[in-house]
Amino acid sequence: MTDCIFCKIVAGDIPANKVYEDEEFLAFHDIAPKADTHVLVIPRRHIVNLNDLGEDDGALMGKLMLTIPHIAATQNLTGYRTITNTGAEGGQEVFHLHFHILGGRALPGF
Ligand code: D5M
Repeated sequence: MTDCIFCKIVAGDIPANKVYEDEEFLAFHDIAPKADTHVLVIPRRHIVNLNDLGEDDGALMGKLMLTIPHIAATQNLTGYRTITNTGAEGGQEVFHLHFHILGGRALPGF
């Protein structure tokens, strides 16, 4: 999508502090970190949020879950919190599916 800021990062049109990338995913530091370490992981493909997933996306999402520990390891995180916000009512501000990886110090229970 041309007006999606994360698609622009995928395209290389705007910079990001990348920590991981492969054929399907990209991870980079959040511009407004909410923890000592705050990384976002996104699919390269424009998917709005969890509500936008189709029946064929199970393998992609499974791979994403398996990739998150590797991304956390690049930041030397052994414990971390993973969050995705869905829709404006869920606190989503950027409408390209992303998972927050938060850590770097002991987080309070949720
Ligand atoms: O979270 C959207 C997150 O995206 C929020 O924590 C800020 C971050 N953000 C926004 N623009 C950028 C750029 N350009 N680089 C890195 N991080 C960015 P949400 O779950 O949608 O509320």
